[in-house]
Amino acid sequence: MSSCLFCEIAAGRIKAEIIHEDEGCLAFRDISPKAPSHILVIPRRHLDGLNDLVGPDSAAADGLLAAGVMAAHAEGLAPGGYRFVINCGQDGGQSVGHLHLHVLGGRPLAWPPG
Ligand code: DGP
Repeated sequence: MSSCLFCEIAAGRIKAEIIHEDEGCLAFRDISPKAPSHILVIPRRHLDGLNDLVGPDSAAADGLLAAGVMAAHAEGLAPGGYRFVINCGQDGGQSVGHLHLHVLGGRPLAWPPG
């Protein structure tokens, strides 16, 4: 899947500011931040998106959430709070076809989202 942007970041061929990494996931700063802290968490192994989290691949969700929490701690967001977002498909606003969790924080976040 060499044409996938986030696979390229996971492989280190495209640079990103890494916040946290573990065996299964990588967390790095979003290139176009929507909040003072905006981190993306990806599974190293390619999955297109939320719709792939079925059957044996559903286990990837655990690692993704855990890595997101670790990234939030590393960023100092835990005391004030933060938000996880996963956009799915065209209507969900997904623009990169590799599963990713947004970790947003550093200011009060409005609800509902647009
Ligand atoms: P989404 O719209 O949910 O698919 O989010 C994709 C995010 O990816 C978006 O917030 C911008 C970010 N992004 C796109 N290209 C790059 C890149 O080359 N590097 C980094 N760090 N983030 C990127």
